[in-house]
Formats: sequence, C-alpha cells, structure tokens
Amino acid sequence: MKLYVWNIAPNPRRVVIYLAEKGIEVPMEEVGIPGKPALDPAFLERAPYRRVPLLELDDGTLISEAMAICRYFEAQHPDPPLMGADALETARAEMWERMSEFEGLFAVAESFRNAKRSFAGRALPGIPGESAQIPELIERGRQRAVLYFDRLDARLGESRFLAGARFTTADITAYCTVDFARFIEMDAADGRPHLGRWQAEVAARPSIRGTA
Ligand SMILES: N[C@@H](CCC(=O)N[C@@H](CS)C(=O)NCC(=O)O)C(=O)O
Repeated sequence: MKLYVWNIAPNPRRVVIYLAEKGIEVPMEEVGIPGKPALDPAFLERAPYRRVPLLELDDGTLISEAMAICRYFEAQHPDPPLMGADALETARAEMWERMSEFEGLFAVAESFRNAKRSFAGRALPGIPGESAQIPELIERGRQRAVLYFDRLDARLGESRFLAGARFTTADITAYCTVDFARFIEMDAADGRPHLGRWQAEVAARPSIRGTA
C-alpha cells in the first residue's frame, strides 16, 4: 500500500492529518517536483485522475478523493471515530466536511489558482492539457470564502467542533482550508472570534503540528 502526497498541497494534507489522528502508518511517496508547484510527470502518467491524494492498494487498486481514502481506513479502524459515532454526529460531520470542501476549500483554491503566475495555464487541477486562468475568479473566490468563514464562525459559536463535541474529518477539511487561505492573504480568524478559538485549539493537536 502507498499514499501519494504533495507536501505543499491542502488535499493530501487532509489524509495525512487523518492518518496521524488514527495512529495508522501508511508508506507515503512525495510526488511534487521540488521547487516547482507541479506534480511529477511520471506520477501523472500513472494517476488516472491526475490529482493527489491517491491511495494505491497492494493489488494495484487506486482510490482517489481525500474523503474516500479516509472512509476506506475508517471502515477498518473505527476507533476513535473521526467520521461520526451516531446518526446525528455522522450527518453533521458529513454536512460540515462537504460544506468545507465545496464552499471553503474550492473557493480559496479558485482564487489562489487563478491568481498565481506559477499556475498560469493550470488553473484547474486534474485536467490534461491547458486550463486558462480567469482573473474575475480571484475576487469571486475570495467572496465565496468570506461567506464560508462567516458560516464557520457562527457554527463554532454554538459548538466546540463542527460536528459537536468530537473532532472529526469536518474539522480537518475546515482547518486545511483556513490554513490554505493564508496563501491568498486571508486571515479567516480576523473578526471571527469563534473561528479563532477553534483554530488555536485544532492547531495545537499533534496531528496538525506534524504537517504544518
Ligand atoms: N476533491 C479532491 C481534490 C484533489 C486535488 O485537487 N488535489 C490537488 C492538490 S491540493 C492536485 O492534485 N492538484 C494537481 C495539480 O495541481 O496539478 C480530493 O478530495 O482529493
């Protein structure tokens, strides 16, 4: 078994943090090109979806998508539960995990990839060939991120973690999003005290410190 990762990227980080929380050891291979924000062409030839994280099982089966990879391990290592332990916690963990990926991480990534010169012609991940940057998406991504951070702050004003009393994959994706926002010069905690309280608490977890 092998997990393909890219140490500067937020999506593989979600899985690396998850595995650290669980105490599961999986061999990892770094597939980023040193000093260049791109994946190794040799890896891309073998990776059908051209993205990381990617889990390769011993029989060659490939599993893409961060949460699908976590789900694979969760089924085999249910303790401690990181995707919810009862019906309500499971639903809330999934709700906030999906909102964090679709409304948060995608929004920040949209702004980031359309802004940075080093991503010219590669505005979309996982696409063979060119994908042009669209300058209007830089600001739109920021606006979407503001709405997401406001929602996160409101939720964290009523709950210790996103799904409730327990840390879950929702917190992992949300934390990776908040941290990634630094690269578009956004401080998500600024003016959002509940988000700031949660961010400090999550940042102190050993699983997070190991991937900072
Ligand atoms: N929804 C996917 C997102 C994966 C993704 O977009 N990964 C990025 C790195 S954060 C990637 O592989 N980018 C390839 C590239 O930039 O060429 C997941 O959950 O794994």
